[in-house]
Amino acid sequence: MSSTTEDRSRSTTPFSSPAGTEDTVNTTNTVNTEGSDGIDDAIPENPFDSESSRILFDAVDQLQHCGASRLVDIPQLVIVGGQSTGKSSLLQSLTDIPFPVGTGCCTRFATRIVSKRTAPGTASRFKITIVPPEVSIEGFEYPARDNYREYVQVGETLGAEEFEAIMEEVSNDYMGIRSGKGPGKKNFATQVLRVELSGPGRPFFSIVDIPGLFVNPDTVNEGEMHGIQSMIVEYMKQPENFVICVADAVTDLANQGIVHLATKHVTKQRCVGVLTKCDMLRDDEDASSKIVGIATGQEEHTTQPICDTWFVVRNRSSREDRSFDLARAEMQLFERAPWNEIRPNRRGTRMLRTHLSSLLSSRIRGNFPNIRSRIQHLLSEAQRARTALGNPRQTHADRQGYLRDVVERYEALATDALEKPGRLPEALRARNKVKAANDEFTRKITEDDGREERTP
Ligand SMILES: Nc1nc2c(ncn2[C@@H]2O[C@H](COP(=O)(O)OP(=O)(O)OP(=O)(O)O)[C@@H](O)[C@H]2O)c(=O)[nH]1
Ligand SMILES: [Mg+2]
Repeated sequence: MSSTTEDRSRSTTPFSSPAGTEDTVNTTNTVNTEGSDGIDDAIPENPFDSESSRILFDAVDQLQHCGASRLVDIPQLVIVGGQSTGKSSLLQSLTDIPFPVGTGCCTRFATRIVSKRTAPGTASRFKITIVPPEVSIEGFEYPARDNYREYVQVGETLGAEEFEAIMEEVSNDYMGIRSGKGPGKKNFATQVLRVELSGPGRPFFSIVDIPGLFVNPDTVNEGEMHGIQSMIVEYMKQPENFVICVADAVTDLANQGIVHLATKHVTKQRCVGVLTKCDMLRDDEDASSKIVGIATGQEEHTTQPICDTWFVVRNRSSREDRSFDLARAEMQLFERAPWNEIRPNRRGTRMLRTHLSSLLSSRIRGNFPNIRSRIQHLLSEAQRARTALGNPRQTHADRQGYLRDVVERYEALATDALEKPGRLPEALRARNKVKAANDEFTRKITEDDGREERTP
């Protein structure tokens, strides 16, 4: 997408129009992610506002919860990026969950956040569980462990300290993380931590954060470095996934490996780029202008751009405490030049969240017919397999009766085979089959001999 004069003229009022500046959505709830026509029709702040969207969201969430994502293509938003580019911080900004971030808190397993709105007056709740891996990953050779299925933690509000303690317990006792290099060390896990938040003030939203792309295996085993890359590629490759590619504004994009992976494995239509750490460019005008150029489509970041839609954000840094006012900080940064050259609806976390909600909602809606027919197909296959098992054998007498039937049928066939082979079903007439095979063999051998004799 290229920046237009109109883009620039609108950029003087960042964050000033809460719901009316996002992408065009048509009546079937599809999002115009290009926005290139320069007209941004109003879409609701919460794209899951309609009852039908909420029903679809819940249905998709339940499918994911019961581990159906390996059998059914369920659309989801996935955050990918290089190590320490600010993915978990972004998730924290998007969901208000106090994610442990920064030094020593590198993400060790995929984490899905599911946020749901409940009826007014209901209590806020959280529920944390661990679900089986969603993608098959080469490179990880971890011993199988199953106790993660038992993990469940529920409560009303999820505070930073409590969440940190939960993460510690999950990592050590359920995911089996043993950080370090060498035999017996396990730096990552393939299972997915599921954090469900519900309450009357929560938006409908679901997103997955995965470990960052490593460039240097100094602190982990080399196989694990490849394993992480394979995990990222698997999540990227799934055509129903929408990929949020996070790159930090401080490092040259051409040197960020994630951009090259995205070029190879994600189509532009399935990718949104997010530039974090914009605050760290401070007064470096050249670097800031370069990032603005990328965000407005005027500057080529690679020979093959990974997406047409870029957002600029800033997250809470390690210097700022939990009282940090993100919306205010982003507004102060992005209303200044050169950032104000970027369309207002591409600046800041709040705009990103609205955009992602629209994408998720339209993708779920768009994919639902396929999901339904796939489930119907799987259901009829399962029912066929169940019918083939026969009637339920719940009591000891039922089971004895079943085995007696098997024995009686075998006995009847054995008697026929010995005394009246002509009565056997076609498939069991072994003598006939052997004779037919012998006749065929003789015919072939004789034919081949005749040919050889005729050859001069
Ligand atoms: N100043 C500033 N610091 C940031 C920003 N985003 C993240 N950080 C800091 O960067 C460090 C790494 O952030 P994380 O969110 O843990 O990065 P990550 O990409 O999740 O890291 P891995 O999971 O290890 O790959 C932390 O110290 C954050 O506070 C930002 O926009 N501005
Ligand atoms: Mg992280």
